[in-house]
Amino acid sequence: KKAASEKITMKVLDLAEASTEQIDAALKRPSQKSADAIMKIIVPIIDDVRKNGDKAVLSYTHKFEKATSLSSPVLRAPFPEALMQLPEETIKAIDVSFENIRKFHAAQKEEKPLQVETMPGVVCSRFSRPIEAVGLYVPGGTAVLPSTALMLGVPAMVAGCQKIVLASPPRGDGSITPEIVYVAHKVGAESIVLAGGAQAVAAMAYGTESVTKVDKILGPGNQFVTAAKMYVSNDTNAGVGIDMPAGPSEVLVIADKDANPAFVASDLLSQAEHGVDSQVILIAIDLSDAELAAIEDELHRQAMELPRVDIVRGSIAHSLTVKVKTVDEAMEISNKYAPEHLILQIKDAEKAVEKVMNAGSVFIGEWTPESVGDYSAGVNHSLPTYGYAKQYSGVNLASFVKHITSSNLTAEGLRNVGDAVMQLAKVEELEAHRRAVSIRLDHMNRK
Ligand code: HSO
Ligand code: ZN
Repeated sequence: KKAASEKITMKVLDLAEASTEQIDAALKRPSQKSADAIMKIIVPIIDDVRKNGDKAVLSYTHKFEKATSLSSPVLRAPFPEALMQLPEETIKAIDVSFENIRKFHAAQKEEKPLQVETMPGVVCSRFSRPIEAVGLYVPGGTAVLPSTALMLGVPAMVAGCQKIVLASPPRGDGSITPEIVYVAHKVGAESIVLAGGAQAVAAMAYGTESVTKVDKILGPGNQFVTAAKMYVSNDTNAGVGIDMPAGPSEVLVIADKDANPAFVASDLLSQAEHGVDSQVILIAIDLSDAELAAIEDELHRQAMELPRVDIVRGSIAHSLTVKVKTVDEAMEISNKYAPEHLILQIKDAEKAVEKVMNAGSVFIGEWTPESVGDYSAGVNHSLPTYGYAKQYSGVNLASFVKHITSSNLTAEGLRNVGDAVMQLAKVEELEAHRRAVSIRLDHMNRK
């Protein structure tokens, strides 16, 4: 444990001096608990919930959340007004954020089905339909996260999902955070599952007497929640999909001489306060020692004022500054790291965006702190971490729909494409496939 007086600083590497291996090693994500150890814990819980339903869910909630007074794991809509009593400022903040998130996700709706005539008479289309029932996991833990309820619930509502189920661990007295109830009400959720962890995931994946079975489970969570999501999505008996794997939060800030040291430090800290396993990276472009020291001093000064300074100490301990000379060098490192959040505090930040290849969400210029995206700008904050930004998108409208394709051929279309189909069927020695075409062509020719 670090002494409370010790200066909070990030380790510094210089691209000009360090080897690629050194940089790569320093940029490695903090390692996670072994998957085996986690599976050993969650599989019995999942089995228990699948077999014993509500009774099992409740017993875990009594045990893990200490909410021993709770007698039902589900709260159904309409939610009582009394459970969503909030200060006016909070209601206003949720309403403003809700509206911005709604606008941005509504704009992602496809106006009309995509339609292409690939050959004369051969029309291919693609259209989307909402996923019927979705389960949205809102973590409890060290902070209350109604914003996560917004980020999952609003797109589900915009997509037109018929059943929106929210799950969140209750507080020790068995109650649920009023902010979450208010958001559930606004997005038209049908129920709130008062449970967390693997037991909540299992309840939504298989359904219980009172928990609605869902088709897809989304939302961040700790390693147990993530492992449980992976486990149920691999179980064909559950028939449930999941969003991306979620890990600890991260941010990578690219700053140059133009950047305000206080702004840079505040952005690093706003991610660092999430958890001791959060990782924050600063890429400093062509900064003098004095300029870098200004950021470091700010970081320490601001950190010491934070209520969560102890968490910050933990996350800063495995965070890193890399000194580089150019924007291209900075971008190369960033693209390799594939950060969940990328903040560009550099001259012509907007122009640099075209160089971004891997990132969950980008925050452009000095007036765009990451926290605006966490809460209210309109973009989603449920984003790929742990390098998964290389192949996954964050939660968006498409996360709540399926794309269905259709083909529609005229007789002329079948004449045009028939030979190709028959030949490939022959190659694959699938005679019935070939005949499904030839029987029709013969029919046309006989007329
Ligand atoms: N930055 C987090 C989201 C969040 N921040 C919720 C505050 N509340 C995602 O990495
Ligand atoms: Zn955040």
